[in-house]
Amino acid sequence: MKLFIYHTPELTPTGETPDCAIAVDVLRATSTIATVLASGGEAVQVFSDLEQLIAVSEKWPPEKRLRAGERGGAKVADFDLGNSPLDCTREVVEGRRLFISTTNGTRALQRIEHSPSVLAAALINRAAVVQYLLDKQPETVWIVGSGWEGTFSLEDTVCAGAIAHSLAEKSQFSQDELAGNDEVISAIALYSQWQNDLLGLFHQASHGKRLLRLESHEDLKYCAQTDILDVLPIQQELGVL
Ligand code: 3SL
Repeated sequence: MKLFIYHTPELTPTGETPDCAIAVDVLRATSTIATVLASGGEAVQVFSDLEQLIAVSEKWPPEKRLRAGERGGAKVADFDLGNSPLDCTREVVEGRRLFISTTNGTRALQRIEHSPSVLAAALINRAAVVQYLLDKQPETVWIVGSGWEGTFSLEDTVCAGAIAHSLAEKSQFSQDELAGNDEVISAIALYSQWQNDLLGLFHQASHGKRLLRLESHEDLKYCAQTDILDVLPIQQELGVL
């Protein structure tokens, strides 16, 4: 198995697809997607465009759908939900399909949607993603951070490092054998340094600071937990996990 980490969707190679591609948006899209599915959501369908989201979800019975939208960290007006995983309780999401559009996370998922196997990972479901890789043994794996509008993000990189670190611990591969690019080694180093204070790292991250300004401290605390949800968000059909 060879693992490649790309810090933003824009940095992924064009004209190539790996055997397995994993989108990461710890703050907060992939944390929200994992939470919805763990709380009994029927599925999550992702969109980059809000108007398209409204048009597609319109065909769904109102009691079976939820519209979630985030722009600049804030909830889109007239949508049911923003992008806080803490709003996705069983009472709210069970049996319903979440139609979601966020600034960066849904873009990362769309960038990799044509790979044979597409996953959404966050720290909260890291173990389930690692177990999938151990079971399936794909030859090439991309982990794609969502970043923020085309730039690097600490929280996605540390999550990519957490996945790589655990994979190296649990598989027959050393870190060196797993690493397809230098980003893997540096992400593991970041995770090794911060694994006992992930919330502290989020407080230093630019998007963490942005969310703190929006009073989302509880979201940061929730998303900084590791391996709390045994759920594997995996693409079932184009754009639907
Ligand atoms: O950019 C995204 O996709 C979002 O996850 C950003 S936010 O955490 O909802 O502000």
